[in-house]
Amino acid sequence: MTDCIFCRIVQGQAPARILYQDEDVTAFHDIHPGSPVHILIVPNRHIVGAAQVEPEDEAVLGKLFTVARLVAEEFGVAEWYRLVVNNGRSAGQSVDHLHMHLLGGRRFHWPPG
Ligand code: DGP
Repeated sequence: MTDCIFCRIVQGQAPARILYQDEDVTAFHDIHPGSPVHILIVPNRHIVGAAQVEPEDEAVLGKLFTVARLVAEEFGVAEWYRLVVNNGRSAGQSVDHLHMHLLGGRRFHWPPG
């Protein structure tokens, strides 16, 4: 989708600090980091959010976790980190392209706010 900022990042049409990219998944630094390590991992295909996933997305969505693991290791936060997927405005989703937040480098509390 041309009006989706994450689609534009995936396609190299908008700037981002990309850390990983393959045919299915792209990982890049969050523009407003909420922790010392804050990386977004997205499917290259436009999926609006968790509420719109389909069975055919399962392999790509599983890959988000594999890439998260690799990136966590690369940034030295593999001992503990938090993975977050916000779905819907009231849950904090502001970009309508499914994305996994990888947060690390500080301690986290539970439940989240
Ligand atoms: P969420 O609130 O869960 O939808 O997370 C969206 C995240 O995306 C938020 O932490 C800020 C980040 N973000 C929004 N626009 C951009 C952008 O243009 N570039 C990058 N790198 N991150 C963005």
